[in-house]
Amino acid sequence: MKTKLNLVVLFTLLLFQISCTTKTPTDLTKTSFIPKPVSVTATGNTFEIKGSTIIYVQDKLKQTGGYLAAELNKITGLTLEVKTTDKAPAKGVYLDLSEGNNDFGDEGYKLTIDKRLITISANNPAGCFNAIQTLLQTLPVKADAGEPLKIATGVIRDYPEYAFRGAMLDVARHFFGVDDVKRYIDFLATYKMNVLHLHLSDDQGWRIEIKSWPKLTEIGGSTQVGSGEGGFYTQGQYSDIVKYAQERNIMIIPEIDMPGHTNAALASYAELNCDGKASELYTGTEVGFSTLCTDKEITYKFIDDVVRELAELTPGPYIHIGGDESHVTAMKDYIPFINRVQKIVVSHGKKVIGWDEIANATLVENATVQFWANVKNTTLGVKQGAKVIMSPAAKAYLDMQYDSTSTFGLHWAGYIEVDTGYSWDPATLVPGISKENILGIEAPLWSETVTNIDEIEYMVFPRLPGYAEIGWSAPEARNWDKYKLRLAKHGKRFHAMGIDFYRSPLVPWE
Ligand code: TNX
Repeated sequence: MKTKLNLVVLFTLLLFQISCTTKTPTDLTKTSFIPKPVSVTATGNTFEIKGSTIIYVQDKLKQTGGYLAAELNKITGLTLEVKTTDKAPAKGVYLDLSEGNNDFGDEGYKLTIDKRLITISANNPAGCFNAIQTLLQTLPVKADAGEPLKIATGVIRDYPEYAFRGAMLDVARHFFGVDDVKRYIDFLATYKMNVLHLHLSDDQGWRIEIKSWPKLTEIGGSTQVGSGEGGFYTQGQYSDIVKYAQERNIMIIPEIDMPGHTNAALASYAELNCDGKASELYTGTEVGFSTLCTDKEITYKFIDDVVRELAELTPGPYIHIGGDESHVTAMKDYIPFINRVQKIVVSHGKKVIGWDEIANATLVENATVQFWANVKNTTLGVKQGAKVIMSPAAKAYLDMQYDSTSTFGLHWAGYIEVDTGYSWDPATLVPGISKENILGIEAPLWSETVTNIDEIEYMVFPRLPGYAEIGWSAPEARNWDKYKLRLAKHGKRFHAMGIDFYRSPLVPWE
């Protein structure tokens, strides 16, 4: 009888131990990180986050430490303390700016997880921020109350393949408010993307307040595709977006598309039209029918004012001038127009970015060409010494449908299933354009068919993490069959983040 009881006790204890050990992560290399880090080694132990865990930071990293505390608090429901220090503590979490580590560059980091201490070291706050995103992926998005938060120990060394890793949001075809843009920014930050390109004007709407030309938003901001009332950002709201992005290592690139895609401006001010008559507001989805009047002086006064106000509000180095699909602007007018507008941008202390068509003009120094469709244009840009942002429509357009059953989106460049979006290399896609010509990658979301944040989420997830990995991880480290298993594990993260994502049949979701 006694031995039987003993056996039962032993068996129960054994079961208990098995279930405990399966819950305690000990192998850091088993974590499904996206983007894939350069190297991960495991040391077989665990670190536990408790209410008493203190985040120590150097003075310059107070804001980054505050971000980490806020994110951990969201997961745990705890209120972790952040303390300033200049030497490594014995336990807790320590953020350290160890300047001069060449391997890590501007954005790389080393993340060391020991039994009692987590150390993040990087050359810049941006590197620490990226390390934090890696660390957060070792944890659930939301923990049950009282659940101990354990992290497998080990060392991660990591740095990006490309300096420019971005996404675009078209807020012109349909308008999205400040909170939606902030949520989009959070998505990018989670996957270590560092650029948000805002397409601020198009035929259907003008979305940024310009104090010297107020009718742009009063009239031009009042519509969108379909029957909705549009909207715009006041300069204060735009600055709020810029600051929110900055705190997440994300640069905002504002785009004013010209000379085409300008009907909203042409409807707001009669004098911008060649015939002096204001055009009608437009709520359809055609492209290529509008143009600023390239030989009127007032056009350049207008552009100078817009670029000046936008440059003052934008701390990042770039202004995007669009330049795409100007089908009703003759090439003989388009070229001098782009030449002159580039000089305006430079005169306000900014660098030029434009869609690949701008390479038909004479590019200024430090101009960047955004490849979306035309290899010939892009090659012309490279020949002029321009750098390239890779946004090939057939691979990287977030508004392309997944397949023929997708409810939203377009398919003029093809269907982009999750594997198609992931399996390409920016440095070998276009013959003659190689890594040294490429600044990085950007995935644009055009919004003719996308009307609210749920629809944004459906188009963006699960493709966005793939673009983030293309930008961050070296091509030899990327492999669809392995990636899809890591992506599958992120399904429950998307779910916990309240993201309404496309459950691609190609991914073995858990
Ligand atoms: C092409 S890509 C455009 C946009 C459209 C998009 C729709 C580019 C520079 N121009 O105006 O919204 O296709 O996919």
